Amino acid sequence: MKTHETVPYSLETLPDHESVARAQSLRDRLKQRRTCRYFSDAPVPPEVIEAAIEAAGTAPNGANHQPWHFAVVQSPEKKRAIREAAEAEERRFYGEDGGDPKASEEWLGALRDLGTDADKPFLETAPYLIVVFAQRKGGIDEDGKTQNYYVNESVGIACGMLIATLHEAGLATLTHTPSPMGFLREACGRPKWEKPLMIVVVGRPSEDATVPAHALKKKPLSQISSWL
Ligand code: IYR
Repeated sequence: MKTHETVPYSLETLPDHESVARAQSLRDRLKQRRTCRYFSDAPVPPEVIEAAIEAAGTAPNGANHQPWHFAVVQSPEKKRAIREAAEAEERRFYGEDGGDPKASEEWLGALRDLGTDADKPFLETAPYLIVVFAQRKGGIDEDGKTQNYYVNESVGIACGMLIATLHEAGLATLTHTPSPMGFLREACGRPKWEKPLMIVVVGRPSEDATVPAHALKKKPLSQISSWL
């Protein structure tokens, strides 16, 4: 192996029963997470958002370039502008603009059980929108010169850790992906080598929040794993 600087690494050794109990307990808490589309405007401490982003920033990633940026949008004007631009795209997607839908019949069929449409009031109601950017370049410099690696994988894992931390803090989240979403780069003042990946909407569920029954159907372990 090439010489490189190292530091010691160790983890607390847990007895097996404790290991199993911790994994099952976190699984049970994560099982309570739902994608929420009905948010209240109740405020959320910014420290929760900061901690969740710090947690996301520890995600495994290509060459430790940490190719992500999290733009936290809280201003009502910015949220409204993002809602308006996102809804304009969504109206084209669903064909609610009077034209043919951009989405295929099959895609619209797949969404029927979720009950989604072009209306996205949560983009204004929720206290925070975290717009996640994937840095195709410039993970270690700020001028977009350095090549990054495994960008989508890295940022996808970071988003999972972000969402898990927010859930653990008792907050509801929604991953929203208007398509196309290039407008988010300008709305958040980000450079051209960054690609918006998703909006993570964060807040508390409204009192009358519901989730689609379809969302509760999870594939069992036997279907999602094979042991070789
Ligand atoms: N972006 C649209 C459509 C949409 C697509 C998928 I795949 C979903 O799981 C949910 C929605 C919207 O937000 O309505």
